[in-house]
Amino acid sequence: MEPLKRIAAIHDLSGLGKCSLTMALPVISATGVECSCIPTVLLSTHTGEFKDYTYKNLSDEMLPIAAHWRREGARFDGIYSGYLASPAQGKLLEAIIDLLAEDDTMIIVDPVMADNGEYYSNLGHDMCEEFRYLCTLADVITPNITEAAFLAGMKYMPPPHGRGYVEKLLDRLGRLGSRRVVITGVRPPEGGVGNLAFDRESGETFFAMRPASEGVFYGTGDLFASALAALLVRGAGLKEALETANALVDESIQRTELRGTPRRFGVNFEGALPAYVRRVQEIFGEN
Ligand code: PXL
Repeated sequence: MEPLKRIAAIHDLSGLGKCSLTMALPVISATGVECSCIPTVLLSTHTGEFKDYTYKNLSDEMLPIAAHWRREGARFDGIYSGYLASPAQGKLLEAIIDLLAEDDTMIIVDPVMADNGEYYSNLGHDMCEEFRYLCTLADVITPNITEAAFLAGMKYMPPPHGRGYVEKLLDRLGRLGSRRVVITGVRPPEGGVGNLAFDRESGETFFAMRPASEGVFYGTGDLFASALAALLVRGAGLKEALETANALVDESIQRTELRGTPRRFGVNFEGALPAYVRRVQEIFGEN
């Protein structure tokens, strides 16, 4: 049997609210990929719709963790980053990539910083500048449409997102350097919401759509990017990874709506995992 693939996941740990590491760990594991964690910040909850959350910056731990892994001879097939506290943590991520990435390590950067046309609390334009640089190191980037606009230096447009606007975003983001650009939360005029992937090498573009629901679902960007990152690292093609990750998000949202879970507590991805694992098994075979 071939060795298990391994991803270093570099995100915050928000204890309640199901996003970032609490999403990356179960989803990457369910994809059959080992997930090693470097927490960037420890919070009691994510920063959306919760007040007075606790917040402990873990910058001092990040490089020592990676350096220890390096001394232990651990190999990484993927490095997948998400929420970072500050541009300074972006610099630490650069150093971690330097330390841990080998020629065949896939670098996936999710430039988590904004949604619905606005930066998350504590983050601003300097974070965007740092993410622009991190995109030059990445093989795959997974911004949502707001982050895509900010990174591209274009105005954020509320939905519907016309074809011309989206194509311009893809083109500008491609120029930042990553081979694959995936934009989430695109709402075309025909209706629905979905994700769009562009492979700069082959020139192919793929869409995966689902019915649109009103409002914000916290953590769905992390859910999608975690599944996509693990599927790609395991060797799935871009199209099947996109569709499989999109189906996981779709089913998780449907379950959240059926249950009436308050939005800030995150989506019910737990019940969607069995069907997801079955799809993963269809792609790669059992094991
Ligand atoms: O899901 C993105 C995310 C990650 N981490 C933290 C957040 C958010 C979005 O609000 O607050 C801490």
